[in-house]
Amino acid sequence: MRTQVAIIGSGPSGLLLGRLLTLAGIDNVLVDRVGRDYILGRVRAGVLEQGMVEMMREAQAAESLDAHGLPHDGFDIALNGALHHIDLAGLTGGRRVTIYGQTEVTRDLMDKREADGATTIYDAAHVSPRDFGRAHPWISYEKDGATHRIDADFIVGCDGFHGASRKAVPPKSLQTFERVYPFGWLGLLADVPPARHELVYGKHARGFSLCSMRSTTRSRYYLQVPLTDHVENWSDAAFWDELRRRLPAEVGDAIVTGPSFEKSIAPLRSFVAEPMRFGRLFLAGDAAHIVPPTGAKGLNLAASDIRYLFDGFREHYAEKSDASLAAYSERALSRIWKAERFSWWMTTMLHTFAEDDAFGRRIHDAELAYTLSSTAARTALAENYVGLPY
Ligand code: FAS
Ligand code: PHB
Repeated sequence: MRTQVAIIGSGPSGLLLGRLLTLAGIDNVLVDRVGRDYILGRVRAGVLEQGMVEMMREAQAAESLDAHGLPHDGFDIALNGALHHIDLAGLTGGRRVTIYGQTEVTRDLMDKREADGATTIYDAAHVSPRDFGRAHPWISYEKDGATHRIDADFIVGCDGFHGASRKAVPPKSLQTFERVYPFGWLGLLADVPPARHELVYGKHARGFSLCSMRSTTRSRYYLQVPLTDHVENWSDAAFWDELRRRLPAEVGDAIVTGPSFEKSIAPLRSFVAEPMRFGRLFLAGDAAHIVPPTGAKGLNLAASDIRYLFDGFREHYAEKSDASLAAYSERALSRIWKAERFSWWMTTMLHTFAEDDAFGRRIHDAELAYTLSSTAARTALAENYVGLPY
């Protein structure tokens, strides 16, 4: 098989890039190691920056997002039993975020890809990018007992943190930066109305909590838990009780409980791989970087990577220029590191760190106290949360 751009990974990065390429008349093939239903069964992000919303509109895949997405002009930070509102729109000249689940984004893009008739190969084993340092890269994979080959002009690794693309790069050609946090997020999804109309990020001596949602009838909640914890330790009742303990009464009393239909623990890490291009192999999304979800940046960083990369491919094929492809890595990393900083800052400010000494705890508390007391600091928080310019 031969194509112009071979994409590894059918998450939001790969699907968004594939759709934009197809609309631009650039042939592409998408390969994933699992199937559609498995991918749609993963519960992840919920907050879209305006840039991601606009990318979905450019991809002509935003009908459901525009109809069902929930625009949010602010959120609350709960501290010492009180709520402190962060007025995103007021602090950023009207900019906002939209609540719309990554699962729905992924489904919308999968449906468009199927309607396009674009080639997607699911359940492909041992996917491997080859000869990407030369003029004619290709991908090998196994399926139905046979080994297959896809020849391409370019390969894009959109295969997430545990994917094969970054691992195919010679270690001497890659520099990685990492911070692993000593806790995870226990997430719960239930078909109950949200406790409040906006998100609540809770700081508490017992640990961080987050009240989020997917719609006005579906809620998403998180609790900070130690890395040694297991989801089997948490009955729904135990989750609801602990959530209430960590929130102000006005929020806890408004929580509507109900049976969870998804409950899982996600580890938290900050990670960046540099550079993001190796000859004719490009990395995008979680394949190149990971942020702790406290700043709601993971999915949104994937969107800006795809913005830069799609612009580069469009310029290569339509204008016979490679300037944007050459600038991809540096341009993407500039925005990535600002989001890494913000996500690290939100995480250290809002979580409890068991290994903190007394000084460290006071510094983290003072960081939050100053932020809530200062219009300048709230503005800085707000402009990062709604998303820095592309
Ligand atoms: P993805 O990981 O979504 O997709 C990668 C795809 O590549 C997958 O379909 C996988 O099957 C495939 N793949 C992997 N290895 C392969 C191989 N060897 N061969 C072929 N295919 C391969 N972000 C937020 O903003 N808020 C959150 O609350 C949040 N929660 C998260 C919870 C978890 C458990 C995880 C892992 C991430 C979370 N994120 C969150 C971040 C998440 O939303 C990512 O930023 C987003 O999925 C990035 O999309 P992709 O880059 O497409 O990677
Ligand atoms: C979510 O709804 O999954 C969500 C919202 C905000 C975050 C992280 C996750 O910062």
